[in-house]
Amino acid sequence: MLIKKADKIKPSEITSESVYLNRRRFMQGLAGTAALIAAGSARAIPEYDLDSDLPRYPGPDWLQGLLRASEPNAAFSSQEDLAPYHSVISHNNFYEFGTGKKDPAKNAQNFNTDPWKVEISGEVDKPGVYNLEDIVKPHRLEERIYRLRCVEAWSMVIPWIGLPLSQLLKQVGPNSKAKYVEFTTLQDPQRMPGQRSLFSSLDWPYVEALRIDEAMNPLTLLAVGVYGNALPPQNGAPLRLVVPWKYGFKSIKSIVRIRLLEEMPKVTWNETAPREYGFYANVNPAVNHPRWSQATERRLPSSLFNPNVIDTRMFNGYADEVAHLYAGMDLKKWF
Ligand SMILES: Nc1nc2c(c(=O)[nH]1)N[C@H]1C(S)=C(S)[C@@H](COP(=O)(O)O)O[C@H]1N2
Ligand SMILES: [Mo]
Repeated sequence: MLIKKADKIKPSEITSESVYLNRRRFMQGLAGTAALIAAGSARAIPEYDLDSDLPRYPGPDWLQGLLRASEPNAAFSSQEDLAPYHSVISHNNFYEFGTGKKDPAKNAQNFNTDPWKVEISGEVDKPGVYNLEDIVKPHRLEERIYRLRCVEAWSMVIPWIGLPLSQLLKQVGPNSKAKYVEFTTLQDPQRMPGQRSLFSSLDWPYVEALRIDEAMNPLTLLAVGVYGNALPPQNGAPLRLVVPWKYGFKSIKSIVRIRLLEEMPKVTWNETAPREYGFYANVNPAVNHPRWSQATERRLPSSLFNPNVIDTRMFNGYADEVAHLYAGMDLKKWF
């Protein structure tokens, strides 16, 4: 269990300096929160020591103040070593910008995501086409450090900034028929070269979905930032989902539509290869991918000489928070 209060960290876990630094960062974060209340304004999230030669992504003006006012949510954060900033922004899966890990960082740099609109429709009281700022501004942003486990058996620990999806859903009011939440990525071949590729294996636009109780779970995050700044385009700017107990492909990027539905929708990877990628896609070391084991993962940074292979945990280590959602389900069948 790595979601825990700072005072529950076992001394044996406080070994490396970065763990210590992370912990101290939380303490500073808490002090910052107090100062914020006292002074009325302060940066609660300390600046990260980002590799100085790499680009930052400040985001649009309206977002910058919200990012600065965001606060670390220690109770929902892992204490593990963070993936280096360069890994987070240069090792990506975003097939709209190419299938190579380095393609999105190269091909998405001129992807303009401001202004941005999100259509919210279906079984909902307040449907509409919203300006991104109108759905983000009413909420307090939080920083949460989550493990991201890709189905390809690598993982990273990433400090996201965002709002719980449940808060946005409450704002628009799902009705009693809403059983699923579907998310759609932008489709714009002019701006997304991967959608122009003749060899592309996916049907566009990229679609993902959650059951409504999964969407309402407090862990489910809509991210607008990472590492203290706005989301880089390669990480799914300006709005992406983060579902930390599921394989990374559920964490859909650059969302333009959210639909509340009565029936389970078709989703991209499941439609593409139903034997390999289930609708649920819960991280599960006991259910292998047909072509490889899911029992272990390469935790980035990883190299030939230091592969850093660790055991994969049920629900990516979030079982206490989410196992109840699947009580009575055969997870070998509903993979
Ligand atoms: N629209 C879209 N969303 C996507 C993907 C994609 O190709 N297109 N790749 C997914 C996969 S497989 C993973 S592992 C994560 C990677 O997120 P990151 O690049 O921010 O680490 O994004 C997910 N979201
Ligand atoms: Mo992935």
